[in-house]
Amino acid sequence: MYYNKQAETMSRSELDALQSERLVSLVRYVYERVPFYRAKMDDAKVKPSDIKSIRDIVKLPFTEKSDLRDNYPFGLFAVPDREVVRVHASSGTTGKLTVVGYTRGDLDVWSEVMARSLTCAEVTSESTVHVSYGYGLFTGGLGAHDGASRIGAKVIPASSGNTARQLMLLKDFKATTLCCTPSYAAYLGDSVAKMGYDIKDFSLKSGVFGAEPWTEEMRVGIEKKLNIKAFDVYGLSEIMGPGVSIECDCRKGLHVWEDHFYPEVLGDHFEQLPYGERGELVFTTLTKEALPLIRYRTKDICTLDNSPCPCGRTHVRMSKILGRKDDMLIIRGVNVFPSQIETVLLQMGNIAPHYQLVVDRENNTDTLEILVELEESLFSDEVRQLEQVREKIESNVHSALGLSARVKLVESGTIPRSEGKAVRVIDKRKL
Ligand code: DLL
Repeated sequence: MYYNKQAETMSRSELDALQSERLVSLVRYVYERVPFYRAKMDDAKVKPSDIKSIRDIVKLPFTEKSDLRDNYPFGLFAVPDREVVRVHASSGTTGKLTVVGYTRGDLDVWSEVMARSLTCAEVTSESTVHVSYGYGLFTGGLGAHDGASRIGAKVIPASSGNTARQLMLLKDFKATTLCCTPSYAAYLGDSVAKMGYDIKDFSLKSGVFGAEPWTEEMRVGIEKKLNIKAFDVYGLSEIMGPGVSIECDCRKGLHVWEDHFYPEVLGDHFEQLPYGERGELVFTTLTKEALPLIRYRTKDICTLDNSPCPCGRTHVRMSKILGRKDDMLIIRGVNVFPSQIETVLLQMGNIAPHYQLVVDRENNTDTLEILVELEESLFSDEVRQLEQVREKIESNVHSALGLSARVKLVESGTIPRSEGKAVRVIDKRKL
């Protein structure tokens, strides 16, 4: 099922022509309206007339999060204030927020791409969509809400917080789709039995989870505990919010809605990498009015795949996010992505998806301690058995990462739960 069959299944040559036409107007638009881009293009000695097709995108300069911060709050907006009808924000690298704005037209595109996304995750006008992403400056809540409304589903705007109430609403209002972060979905899954419910009494069929990295192993756990099919949804405030890309039923990568967001994956020297190679994901917004961004560096690492998808959608697929250029930890010279450790932990099968990495420095040497929650059943086992589990994790982490780490087993429920994005890493070295 498609939300917009014509857009989602157009041929590569049609997409190419549309992207080219849209890039040409975008470049003219920002050159005329945004002093920042005019100056950047002048510096790079590129004129709007040099951009004739989507392939000329390589001539254009990049945009970074710091550019939004330097023009805080509205300095990069391309429309007069009165045309901005919504503002959202995400955390910045310093104390200032990264602020983004939308015109009516932008909100219309956002709800369209989110409607396409939710349709991939089996939402129809008959569905009840329970949104536990936070409502507010974070784009998750309102983004999912507007997409579900656009389809004509019944929306439960639960927002985040109060797990007991979330479970009560999920069950009593017969939600068919749950939207929240994957770590919160895992927590809800754990809480079902603890709070005296049986998942068989719920009506859930699918889940739309994103806003933070998660692994296949975590998906398996969430699907089992909530008795649903789980879909990975990706997005970022700067480009739109949730709904930049999503998995279809085949779940072999996330279709990027390329008629609106043009993706590139770049190597260490900012060269465009071929499909399949891992690098930094960069987006150009092809239709945004309030805050159009050219070659925005997401710092997210992934690969792109343009092989045909059995679902019939022609839009290129990105892999799950494999890490971030800037959350990569370097521990004793070894590059470590938290998701790698998560994979090791969850592959063990008896470990809850709640863990925390504590990085520190002792005697000028980096240390990594992994706090790991065990499933309740295991924690009551003999000390000798627990010690074996601990050693096994240390040795698995060592063989996967080539890095020795101290593992500390903690009781179920000890690691602080987050209703939004989980805090996976505590890097004491920076303090
Ligand atoms: O997290 C938008 C969103 C809301 C996406 C709800 C999906 C669902 P920001 O707060 O601006 O926006 O954070 C964007 O979060 O650059 C990624 O590093 C990370 N991220 C978002 N979705 C995923 C995902 C929202 N599915 C940043 N997998 C991005 C991994 C994700 N990382």
